[in-house]
Amino acid sequence: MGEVSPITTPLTEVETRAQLEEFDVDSPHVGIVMGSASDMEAMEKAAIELQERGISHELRVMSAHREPDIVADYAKSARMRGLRVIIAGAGISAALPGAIAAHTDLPVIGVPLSGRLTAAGGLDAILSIVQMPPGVPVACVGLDNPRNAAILAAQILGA
Ligand code: RP5
Repeated sequence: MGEVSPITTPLTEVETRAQLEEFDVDSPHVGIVMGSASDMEAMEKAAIELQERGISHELRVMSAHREPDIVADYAKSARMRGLRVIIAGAGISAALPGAIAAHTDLPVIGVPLSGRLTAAGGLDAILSIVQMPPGVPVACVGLDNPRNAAILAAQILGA
């Protein structure tokens, strides 16, 4: 009699995720995103902090209002790409952190940014990030303080 092939049941999404997390790949663990290239000078400070801590990361520019589909795709694929925390910086209405949190269960840390168009010295961005409706949390660090976001990300990672 020939060999009987084992009956395999399909993995659940949770089991698939757990197996993928066991792979020690060089994919970035922290995604640093921002709403505009004009945010880069500030947000690079998060990258510097992560670099000094030896935490792999990537920097991306994507706008919640100009490129909503790109933002959604990024957030939806983040966990499968190996990301574990997302840092999102934005100014003015600062929708980006919340838009990302709407599409992923990864922790999202918002960085409110002041800038040339800000109202009330950055309070617009602070409130936009802090005041997420119940059920879709976004952490919020201080105004123009991406370094704190990186430190918090490191703490979340236990790194
Ligand atoms: C936000 O609007 C960005 O995060 C940036 O802080 C602000 C201004 O953007 P730009 O006009 O410089 O593209 O979406």
